[in-house]
Amino acid sequence: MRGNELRLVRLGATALVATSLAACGGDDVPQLAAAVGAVYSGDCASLQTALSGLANTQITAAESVAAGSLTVAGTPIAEHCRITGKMHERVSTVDGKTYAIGFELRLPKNWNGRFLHQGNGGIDGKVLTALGGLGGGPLTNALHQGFAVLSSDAGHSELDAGNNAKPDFGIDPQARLDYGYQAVAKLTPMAKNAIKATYGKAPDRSYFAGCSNGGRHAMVAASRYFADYDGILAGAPGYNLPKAAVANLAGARLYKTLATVPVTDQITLATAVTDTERKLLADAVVTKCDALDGASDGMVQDVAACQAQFSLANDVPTCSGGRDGTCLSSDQKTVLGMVFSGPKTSSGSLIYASFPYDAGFGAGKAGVASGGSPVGSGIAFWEYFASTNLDSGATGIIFQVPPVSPTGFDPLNFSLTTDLDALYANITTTNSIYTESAMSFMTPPNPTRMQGLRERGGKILAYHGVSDSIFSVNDTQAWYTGAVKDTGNDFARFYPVPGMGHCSGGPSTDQFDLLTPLVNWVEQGTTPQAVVASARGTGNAGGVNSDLPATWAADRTRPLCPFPKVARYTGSGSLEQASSFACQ
Ligand SMILES: [Ca+2]
Repeated sequence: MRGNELRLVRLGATALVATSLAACGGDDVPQLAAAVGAVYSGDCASLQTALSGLANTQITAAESVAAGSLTVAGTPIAEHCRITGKMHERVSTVDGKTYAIGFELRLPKNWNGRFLHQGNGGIDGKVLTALGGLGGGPLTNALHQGFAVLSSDAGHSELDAGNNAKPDFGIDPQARLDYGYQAVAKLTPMAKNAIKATYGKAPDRSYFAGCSNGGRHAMVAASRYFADYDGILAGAPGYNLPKAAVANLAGARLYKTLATVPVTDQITLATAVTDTERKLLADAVVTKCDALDGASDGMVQDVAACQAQFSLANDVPTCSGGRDGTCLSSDQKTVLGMVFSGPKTSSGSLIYASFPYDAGFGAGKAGVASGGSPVGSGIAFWEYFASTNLDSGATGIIFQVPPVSPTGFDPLNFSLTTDLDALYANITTTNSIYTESAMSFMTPPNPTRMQGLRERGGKILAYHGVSDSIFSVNDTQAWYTGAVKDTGNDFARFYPVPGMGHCSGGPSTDQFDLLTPLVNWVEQGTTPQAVVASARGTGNAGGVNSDLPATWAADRTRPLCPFPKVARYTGSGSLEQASSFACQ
């Protein structure tokens, strides 16, 4: 096993030469064989004993999950075995706390021969159910499709009173590294060996899928662990996550200058640009750009043309008197212009990325409660709550060298007062305790150079909501264009999702299955083309998306197009049907 890995790594290194040929269509990459399913015949409980020999692993339970105990979109998920456990349990010499990599592995009775490693969101810290969910309000998931699915906490599990992961693990250097990339390296062989022990063979094909931080994990796996994974599905991949977090703090600082009351929380900060004013801007973008794709349907498919056409200065009324929801003040326009073009350091360096003007900036509401806390939803959550409550702990405790103490940590105060230039610098620094910088442990090394994945026949699909306000579709687009140039045009595809926010929601068709086209590409050589996505209106089995305009049919469909193609109206047929549009 180890020998094979080393050989593949060496192939990856020599692939640089082949790439320039590939870009000209000069060579072929191998076609990987299709997975073949299997059935486990033993009883689930006996697996706990059977798996007891896994290295560095403690299996804590093995329980049979009857068909229908879990469902997706109302459909029963078939019988499977749920294995729970932990790896590499240890006591930190830095903070004295006990750490382990917690996980669950769900093994279908009728297995499709494939393994899917599910990357989770946020700062990890919880073993979310290993479903392998796909897109917003999914109608199916990997477990339902017969994959063996792994989920983990990425090496830390301390939760706050609200059951949210705490950033305090950032004090422990190894926990940082596990969160960034090393937990995946430890979990992968364990999962494959567990699968082998269960079904009598290791997975024929292996996949990595996730959105947000999970998309980051997927991108890191494509870069670091290409020998272990054949297909990568990277949703809203925060592959520059520490930069995005610092930029979001900078955004909060900008919004604070607009707040109409003293900023004491996310709700007072949201007076900067109210829900009504966000909607005003989004509607102005639609007014200007909707028809550029040939259909006046409330969707801005031609994102690039829209950026050239839309002018914040000219296309939104400027208030002549006070703010009343029908205009933006000139100060608001200045700040929003800076937010969309991307916050900068005091010396003018772009901290992270720019964001396109799109139809979804009005989605969500400030201050609406989730889990009892008035955190807001949609864009308001990311702009006002995440920037003052989540990105603060991430940048201050997990990404910074040295970290600040979690004891008495005040997220709001940290967000609004910390020296941003210093914070930005500190995501690339190290010291004798924290020997890897955040930008090293959180991001894929040389993200556009994925020769290792390509050379062995692996594929990567990325998707990203155009109205995502925490990770930018522009950053993912930059990765894609760079990867085509540096690695080749035959192993990666990128699907922007107009109107969609962060991983789901927004005025968009956010219900889609990109895993199936990925599998067909990896295992059949079928290059992905248009993928039909659905809106989630009233009655949708996967859950209703409350951001949809009332004028849309509840079951509106659209093709998602591989970049740089754009879904354009063919000139005939219903505006509610994907078949009336073509990727051009
Ligand atoms: Ca349109």
